[in-house]
Amino acid sequence: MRNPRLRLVIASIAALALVLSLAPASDAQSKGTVKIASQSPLSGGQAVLGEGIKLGTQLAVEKLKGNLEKMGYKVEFVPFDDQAKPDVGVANAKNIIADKDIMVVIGHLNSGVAIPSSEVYKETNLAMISPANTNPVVTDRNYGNVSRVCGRDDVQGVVGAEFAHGTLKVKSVYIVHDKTQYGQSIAEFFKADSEKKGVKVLGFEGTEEKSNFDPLLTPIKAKNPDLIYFGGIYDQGAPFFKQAREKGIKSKFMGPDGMDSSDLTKIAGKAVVGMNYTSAAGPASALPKAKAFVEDFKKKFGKNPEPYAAESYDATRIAIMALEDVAKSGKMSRESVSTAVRKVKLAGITGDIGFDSKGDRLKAQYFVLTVVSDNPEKWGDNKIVKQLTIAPPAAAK
Ligand code: ABU
Repeated sequence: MRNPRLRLVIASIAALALVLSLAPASDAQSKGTVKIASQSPLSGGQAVLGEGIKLGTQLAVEKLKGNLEKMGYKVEFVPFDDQAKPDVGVANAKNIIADKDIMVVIGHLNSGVAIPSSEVYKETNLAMISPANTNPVVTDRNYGNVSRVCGRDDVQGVVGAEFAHGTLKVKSVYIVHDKTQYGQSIAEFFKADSEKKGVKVLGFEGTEEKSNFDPLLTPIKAKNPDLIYFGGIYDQGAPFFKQAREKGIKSKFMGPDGMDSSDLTKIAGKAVVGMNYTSAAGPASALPKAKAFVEDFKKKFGKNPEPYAAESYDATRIAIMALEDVAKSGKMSRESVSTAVRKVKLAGITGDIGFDSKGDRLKAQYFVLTVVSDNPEKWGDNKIVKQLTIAPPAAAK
């Protein structure tokens, strides 16, 4: 070809054709963005556990999003801070359902936040998979979009009472709770089963006090119970137990999974060494299948996974498996993701997970542990004194 201008035009057309032949291919494969949200307290006194939920979710998204990306989806993780407050959780939930790309929520820490927030998720059938909410109401409402990978307080309360009566051999207990949907309810389950077993309940009291427990502790000291049980979360339980010891109270201490945080010893120190607590989260370091998770978590975030971080990882794996199923079979929608979640069977790092018709884990893990050290770094070394795998109560099905 002699005409250089013509040659240039032809070369330009060829280059453009090459670009176009590549560009439409990637555009054609792009199926849009899928977002996985988390909601948990990232600020305030319960942020240590809430951060663990966020990071467990983040780790799973980063490690496991590959298949969805190959299918043409951009996958994003969007964490929300519910501040452990129901009104904040609900306000976030409204923003979450307004973002059409959010296809699943991993959350919350607090049942009292999860319950009203999931009323909002339900409006658009948005799947919520809870790693940590143990109050029975979470699944007893029979919402098709709400599932959980942890156990229930109507079981956890009984596990605690059995341990207090059968192993600790206590004859009397004073029960304090935080007046929340979680704390009061677990305290009631513990109380009912303790009474059934003949343990004398010397007091049952709710308090929202966070710092000065002296007025509450004075009558408790006078009654000298064998055991004091605190139904609530560590940010309130830790100063309560610390002040009880400082006041010279000799009773044994016990609480539910709300005590299961390294911040319990960070705040209460030696006062809580030797105390027992029940948990629906195993210490990740003691779970045989969670070894790699613990190593990856430490490497990436430079700290130990808190309780419920491993459960968040498993909850997110379930979310991603459900998203992959929906992506394979057709149109991505919130309703189809919620339905797919219920069908997932996962050999998880926290054990085998499948769901019953209400969204409860078919068999959940329950632990009784003893605090072994006042060093928060050693929270994962707390001694497991009992480990049980229990199905949801028959009456609850
Ligand atoms: N179960 C852990 C934290 C408390 C709650 O469920 O509200």
